[in-house]
Amino acid sequence: MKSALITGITGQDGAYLAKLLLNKGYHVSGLIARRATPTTWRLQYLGIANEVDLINGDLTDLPSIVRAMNKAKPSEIYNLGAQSFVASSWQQPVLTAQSTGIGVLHVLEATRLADCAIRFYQASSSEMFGLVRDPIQSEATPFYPRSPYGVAKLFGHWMTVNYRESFNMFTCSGILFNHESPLRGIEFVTRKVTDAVARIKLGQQKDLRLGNIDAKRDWGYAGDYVEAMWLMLQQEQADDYVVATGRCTTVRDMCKIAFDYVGLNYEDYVVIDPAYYRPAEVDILLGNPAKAKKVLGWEAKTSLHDLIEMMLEADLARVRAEK
Ligand code: NDP
Ligand code: GDR
Repeated sequence: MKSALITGITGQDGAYLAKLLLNKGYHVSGLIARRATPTTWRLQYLGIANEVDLINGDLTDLPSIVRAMNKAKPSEIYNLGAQSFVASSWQQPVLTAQSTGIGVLHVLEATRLADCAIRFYQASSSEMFGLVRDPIQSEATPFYPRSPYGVAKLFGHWMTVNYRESFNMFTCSGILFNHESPLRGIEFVTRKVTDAVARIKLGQQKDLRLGNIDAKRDWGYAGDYVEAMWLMLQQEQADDYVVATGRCTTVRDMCKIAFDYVGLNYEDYVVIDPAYYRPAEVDILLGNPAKAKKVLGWEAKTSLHDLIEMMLEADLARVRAEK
């Protein structure tokens, strides 16, 4: 039986990936950081909380990762754990560097010490393109990160490449563009919008305060994207791949889609609040997923409209259940 260890299993992607691997017959372990309040709600939402082995540990604590590795004995490791909210990375740059950057090195080093044959996936990010050098970003586009988060991800990305080149390890980096779902954290803009639209529609909220609504993102569905992660580790050769839809939309148009769905006009509710502006913004991200399509046979299946509808239906149901 194949066995996988997922860091960040309590996050959006960790939960969907765990479900995918369980469906494929893997034994799934996950690194879980100690928190004062429970963090397993996503695993519960997907009905898999009792099907995964949760091992205590923290990405900033190398010994705990070594112990988790010894316990899980994985054939594949997916490093998805990170301080992943870009806006917070200016408020907590050192913590972000330690978990999102050095944390990658800890997992790589623990993998090398355990068994160089373990296949390793790193959750790299389109945020590494930042102030974009090409209008459509591919694996060949130079990086220019614009936040402490992006800088930390770039460190993890190059470490992943370096371990492949130095130790001939099977390490892959997926440069994923934004991907969302009903399990997205509430602070990210898509979920902030769908949660607010549900609350406004059901009379529980009056307006929606946003920052730069002219920013453009290439949004896909997380359920599609975890398949690309798994495919990368099934290839003959380790490599890096851009994973994206190849379409981009402004935050403004994404709001319009969400408000339209419940029969409301976004202009009546959206209030621009400079508190949500970022010290340095990434204005546009648009990925070219041609290599992932050619080599992995992977393609995004879910349109932005379908994604927003899925998220809105989930948020409408949640808000109704709160009443
Ligand atoms: P989430 O923020 O939903 O999940 C992050 C996970 O990391 C959580 O399980 C969190 O645990 C865990 N974590 C945070 N800090 C630590 C730590 N110090 N030690 C151990 N675990 C820790 O992120 P996503 O699922 O959306 O993203 C997964 C990965 O992919 C992240 O690395 C992210 O940066 C990257 N990425 C995401 C994209 C996206 O659009 N979603 C796009 C490109 C890259 P807890 O629940 O306890 O906080
Ligand atoms: P991002 O996602 O920073 O791209 O990182 P987020 O949804 O936070 O922001 C997207 C864009 O929307 C603009 N925006 C707002 N964002 C938030 N969160 N809240 C607001 O009120 C708001 N108003 C406008 C932002 O300025 C930005 O331009 C996500 C994360 O998942 C990262 O971990 C991942 O690496 C990248 O996607 C790819």
